[in-house]
Amino acid sequence: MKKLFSEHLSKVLGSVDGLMKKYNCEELVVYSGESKVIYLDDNRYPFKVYTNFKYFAPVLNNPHSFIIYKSGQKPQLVLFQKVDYWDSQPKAIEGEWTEFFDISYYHTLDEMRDVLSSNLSNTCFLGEEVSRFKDFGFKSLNDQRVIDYIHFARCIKSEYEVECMRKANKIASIAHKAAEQAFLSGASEIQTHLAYLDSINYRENEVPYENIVAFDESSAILHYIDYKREKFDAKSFLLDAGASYNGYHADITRTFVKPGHDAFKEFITAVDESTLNIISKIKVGMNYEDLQEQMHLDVAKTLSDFNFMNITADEIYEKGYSKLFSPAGIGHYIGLQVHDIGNTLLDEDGKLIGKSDAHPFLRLRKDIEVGNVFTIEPGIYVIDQLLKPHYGKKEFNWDTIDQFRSYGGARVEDSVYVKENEIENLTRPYLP
Ligand SMILES: [Mn+2]
Repeated sequence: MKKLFSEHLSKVLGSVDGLMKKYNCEELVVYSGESKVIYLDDNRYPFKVYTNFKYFAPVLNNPHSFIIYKSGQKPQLVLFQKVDYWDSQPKAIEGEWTEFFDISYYHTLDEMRDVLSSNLSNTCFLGEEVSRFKDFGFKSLNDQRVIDYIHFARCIKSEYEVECMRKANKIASIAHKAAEQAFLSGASEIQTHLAYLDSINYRENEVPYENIVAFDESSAILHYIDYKREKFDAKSFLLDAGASYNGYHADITRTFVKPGHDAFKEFITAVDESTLNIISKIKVGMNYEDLQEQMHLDVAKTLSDFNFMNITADEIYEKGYSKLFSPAGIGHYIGLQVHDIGNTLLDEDGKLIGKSDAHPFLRLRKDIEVGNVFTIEPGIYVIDQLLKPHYGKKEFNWDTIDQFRSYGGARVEDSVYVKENEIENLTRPYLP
C-alpha cells in the first residue's frame, strides 16, 4: 500500500505542477475545512473533510488543517490540534504514508496565519470558509480554473485509489450480509439499518451516504430513508448502502426477497443479469450514455418477459415506456465522493458537457476512459406517480403491475474499474 500511495501522491502532485505552471501560481494551499455549528445552537454537524484535501492524504478528521505544496518540494501537512480538557485530545497522525509529508502541528487558531507563508501573493487557496481567509492575501481563493483542473484529474483513478475502493467494497459487503440476515429474521427497517452499522462498527455519520433500507413498496422510493420503526412481515428488501476506506467510497445495492415469492425472485435475477450484461458491454472510448440505452433495452425485455405490458420489448423501448419503470440514471463516477466530481468536465480547462435531453437524470455522459471507476445500477420499480397518466391504457398489463407493486422494485448496483483490457468489477468478489 505504501508504494501505491507513493505513486498516487506523485500523480496528484504532477497534476498540481501542471496547473501551477498553467495558472502562474507558485504554491497551493488546501484547507481541510471546519465543523459547522447548528444555527443559533452550540451543537455541531459532523465534520466532513474537503474532498480535495483527502485527495492528497488520508486525513479525514482534522479540521483547520492544511496541505501546502510548492512545485518540486516535499508537500507539507500542517495539522491543527487544539489543546484543551473538553475534548479527547488528538493523537499524532500515523500511517506509512506519513513519510511523504513534512508534518507539523499548531494548537490555537490565532496561530493559523503564522503557519502559512508570510507572502501569499503567488499562492492559490482551495477549501471552504473563504471568509476567514479573505484578508490573508492569497493570489486566489477557489479559482474555478484550479478547481476544474483538479476535478478533471480526479476522473482517472490511481491504483492506490482503486485499492481503497476494493477495501471499501469488502467492508460494505460484510454489512450487506448482516442486513440481509436481519431482514430474513424479521427485523424492522431501523433494526436492519442498525444491524448494518453494528456489523462494521460504524456510527451513523460514518456511512458515505444515508443507507437506503426499504421494505416492500418503499423500495419504489428511490432515495427512501424514512426507516419504519415497527416490525411487519415484509416480503422484499432493497438495500443501497456503502462503506469507506481512507476516504474512498463503496456504493452497493442489492435486492432480497423472502422464500415463497418465486416470481419476484426471478425478477431480481433478471435485474441482476442486466447489471452484469451492461458491465459486459463496457468498452474504452464508448460514451457512458450508451450504457443508459442498454439499460433501457434490458428493462424493456424484462417488462415484456414478466408480462408488465401487452406489447413487445421493442415497442416498449421505442415508445419510451421503460423510462416509467426505470426513471434513474444507470450510474455515476465514484471515488472520494459517492457521486464523484469531474462528471461534467470534458477537459482540464473546465469545458462542460450538458445534460442529456433523453436522460436528464443521468449524471455522467462522457466517453469511458482507462482509469475511470463508476457504478452500474439498473433498477425497475412500480412508481405510481409516473404510471398514473397511463392508467387504463391497454398496452399495460395492470394485473401484473398490481401484483408487483407490493414489492416496490429491484435494483442491483456494482462498481467497476476500467482497465486497458479488462473491466474489473470491484463489488462481486465480495458479494454475489
Ligand atoms: Mn449509486
